[in-house]
Amino acid sequence: MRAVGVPASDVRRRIAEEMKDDVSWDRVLNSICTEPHPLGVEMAAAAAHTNLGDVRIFRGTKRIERKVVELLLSFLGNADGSGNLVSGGTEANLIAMLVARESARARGRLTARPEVVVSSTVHFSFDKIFAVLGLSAVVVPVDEAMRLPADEVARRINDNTVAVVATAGSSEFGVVDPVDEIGARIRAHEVHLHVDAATGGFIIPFARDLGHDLPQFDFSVDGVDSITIDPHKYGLVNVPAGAILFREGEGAERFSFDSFFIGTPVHNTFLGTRPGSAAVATYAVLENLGRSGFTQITRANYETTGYLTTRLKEKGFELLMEPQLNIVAVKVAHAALISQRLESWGWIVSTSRRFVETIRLVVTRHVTRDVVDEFVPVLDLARHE
Ligand code: 0PR
Repeated sequence: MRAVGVPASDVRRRIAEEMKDDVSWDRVLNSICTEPHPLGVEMAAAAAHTNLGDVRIFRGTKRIERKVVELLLSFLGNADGSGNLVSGGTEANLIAMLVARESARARGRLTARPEVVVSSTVHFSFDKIFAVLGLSAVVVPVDEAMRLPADEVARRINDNTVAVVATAGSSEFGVVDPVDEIGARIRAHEVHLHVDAATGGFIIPFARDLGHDLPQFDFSVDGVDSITIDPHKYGLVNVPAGAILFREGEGAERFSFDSFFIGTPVHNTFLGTRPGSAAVATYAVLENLGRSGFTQITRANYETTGYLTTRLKEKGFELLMEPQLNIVAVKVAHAALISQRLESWGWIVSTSRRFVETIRLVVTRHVTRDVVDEFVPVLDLARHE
């Protein structure tokens, strides 16, 4: 640390200088997060001093967190449930898996080798979580449409199974698992069904309203016990804003830890000190946009996705599949090399080598028709270089 500090203007200048190197949104096609809604950013700054780890001080901020949880629960068809705001999809999934394990224990069903049935495309956050919680993954290969097949899930359930994870919007392909079929097939078993809707939670309900044929994934599906949904992805809220929600009113309390201070409320999240700014920003954005605002944004995202796929096909590109959500997987030979080339030209995309080599393009608020018009010829050039 410096012996003597430097003036604020100097600090500001040097931070701005470094951040100039961050890629501007109109060159970003790999990110499920987007340029955050300005009202969220404004309100987060106003709440920068708040800490939901101490709700005796930040009572009003805590009330806002509760309002957001209630809002999300009723959005997902379960006003009587429970939940908490967390730092993102990874923490939400972690809490869900711990609750699933503890529910099995409470029912006297926890064996020495607890297992969780997941798809081969489940998000990699589960690798971390299983390592931390001592759970074993039972991996079910996805079907030809990249979905988790319900029959196969049912076949893998045994006495060790504590949970099944379905994904409502896989981050690689934007595919929605048939949560309704999975719920129906496993209902007879006492296993926790968790839906990871980190990516699709703020797309699917609006897309369904717009007439897109997508499976239902929320608490209206029988058997769904918990849902991860991330305001900081398609919810347009600034990072870090995630949420874990439970069907049961007491679900969130199964992840419950005392602090060592008398009279302090228990913690139901993994983080202790945690930003009230996330709750405030989420509240601001959800209230300001409402269902109509999100539906309009979703419509625009689908229009741009359609425009992108048309432009790609015109140039002779082949898609891995027709996109269900706003994630486009383009089959390209030497995808990793092309991605590197694009990066050296200023464009950021993701690549996957899972089935065939693909370049993943994420359409979200900052990806406009103009961005598509600029990008497609560049991608075409990159593969012919
Ligand atoms: N579950 C799903 C389905 C996800 O898509 C993600 C993140 C997570 C869980 C984990 O969430 P957190 O990262 O909030 O803990 N999916 C994105 C991905 O892996 C994350 C991301 C976002 C990556 C922005 C890059 C980026 O610029 O693609």
